[in-house]
Amino acid sequence: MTRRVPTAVLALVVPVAAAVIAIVTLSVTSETAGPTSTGGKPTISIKDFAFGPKPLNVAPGTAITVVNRDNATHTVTSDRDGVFDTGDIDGRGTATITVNAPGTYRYFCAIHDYMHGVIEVSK
Ligand SMILES: [Cu+2]
Repeated sequence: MTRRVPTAVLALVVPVAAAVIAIVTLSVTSETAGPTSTGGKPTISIKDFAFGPKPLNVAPGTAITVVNRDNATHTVTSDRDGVFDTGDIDGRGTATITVNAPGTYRYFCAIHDYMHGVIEVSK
């Protein structure tokens, strides 16, 4: 009698344990796969006197790296005064900006005012 109980318990416990392991494995896998931009940090790239990508989508408070791939100096300057402004980014240089409040942020290059870009900040 008493020897049959563990067998019955095992028959229940083993499938349950297997299911738990499967679930844990799945959740770890989906974390690794990640939602959108697990691969790299959000980046504004400046190349051939143009910003990209348009728009750049980020979550509030995300640090955005600006990479100047030109030899010319550029800036990333918010259309709205004082929201962000990298100042001069030397050719082949980088800068970082952060925007905290959700919204659409248009920006331009203060040196070449025909260069425009946009950042979409949303949760
Ligand atoms: Cu420029």
